[in-house]
Amino acid sequence: MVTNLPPEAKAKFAKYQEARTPEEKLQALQEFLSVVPKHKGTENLVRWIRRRMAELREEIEEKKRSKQRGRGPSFFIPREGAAQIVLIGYTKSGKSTLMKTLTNAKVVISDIPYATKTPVPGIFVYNDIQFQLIDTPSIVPDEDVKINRRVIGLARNADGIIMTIDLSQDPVAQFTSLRDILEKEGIIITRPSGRVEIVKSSGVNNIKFVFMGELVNAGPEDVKKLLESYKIYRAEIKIIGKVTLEDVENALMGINIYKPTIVIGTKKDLDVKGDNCRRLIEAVGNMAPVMCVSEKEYFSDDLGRYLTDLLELIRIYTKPPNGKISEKPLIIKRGTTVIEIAKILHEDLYKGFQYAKIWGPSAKYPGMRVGKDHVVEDGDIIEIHAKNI
Ligand SMILES: Nc1nc2c(ncn2[C@@H]2O[C@H](COP(=O)(O)OP(=O)(O)OP(=O)(O)O)[C@@H](O)[C@H]2O)c(=O)[nH]1
Ligand SMILES: [Mg+2]
Repeated sequence: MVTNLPPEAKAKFAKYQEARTPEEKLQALQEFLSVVPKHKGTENLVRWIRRRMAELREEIEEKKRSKQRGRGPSFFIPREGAAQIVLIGYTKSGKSTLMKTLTNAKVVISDIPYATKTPVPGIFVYNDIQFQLIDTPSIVPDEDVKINRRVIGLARNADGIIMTIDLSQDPVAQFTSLRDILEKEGIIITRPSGRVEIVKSSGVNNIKFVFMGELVNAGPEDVKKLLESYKIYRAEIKIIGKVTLEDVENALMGINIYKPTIVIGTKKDLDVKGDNCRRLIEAVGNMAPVMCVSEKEYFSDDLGRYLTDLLELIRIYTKPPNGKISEKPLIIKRGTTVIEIAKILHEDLYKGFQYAKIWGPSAKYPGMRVGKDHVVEDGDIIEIHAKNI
């Protein structure tokens, strides 16, 4: 989609990526936009740039306002627990009711539309896993209003989405229009067959690959060349599933990002014959898992299981050398490497990392010695050896 940008545009994009403050980012995007050729192939990119610029302008405004009020922007919710999931839906689709039932959050529930005015986080616990759910103001249909952009901004920064659909209204119209709104903003709710994660690193120039799939139309050298054309010389690239060079470029630019999504039909008690639930399931098809619930019956175990599977969360257990295995698991994303675990556990383990020993599914034999790029699996026990510890 974004292939063949002229070198000048790539250089400007690199400048945008280096920019630190919203003001610098906005300026850099403006310059990037002015050199992006405008044709069919860049339509999505141009739309994405304009959106991002609007978001940045609002961020700058918000910063000014919060300085006057003396507190931080109210639309940023720091991540807690294993994953952050944003609720998205039209008004009175039962988002706040769902929050109240599943979490400890103090939310406003009302028959008056648009009762929720600001995002409210709460923790939903399933099998020792803490999911941070965020209640949000409702999406306003058919309008390009600020609140929609801000809620979608929340979703962009989250790990996943719960889409609420009111089963007492036309479920298909709600689902299709919400999916379209997200798609226009570059958020895809269906898992692509392959995807790429790019983490920029510091230190020596080095592009490192972690393969959990394959590159289909290119080799690692082509990827390196592509990254270098965007002035990226230090990064770790995870290839998951079947991935094309174009996928790498999209991931690099942060366009069309996949957000694992669960669709929840609410107010099942008002859908007496279950027709609307069936219509919703049919309309969603293989795009995402669907559940139909009511405030009396939330099937929270099913929801927990769906979230765990969809977000590809796994458990691992840690142990110090010659010590005991931790009782509680550490919940991480599938594909996490040993050095990433060291970083989560302790700065010293990360900085002084030497090697790790693994027992469990990812070890060829018990106590196998591995390096920092080893990818762990569900149920592994890991013992990290670091200097000076
Ligand atoms: N019958 C029935 N009513 C429900 C159910 N869930 C929520 N409601 C009602 O639907 C109305 C709206 O619910 P909320 O949870 O406030 O909806 P929301 O999506 O948060 O909506 P806003 O934040 O106001 O935009 C309230 O009057 C709820 O009591 C349900 O399962 N069954
Ligand atoms: Mg609400």
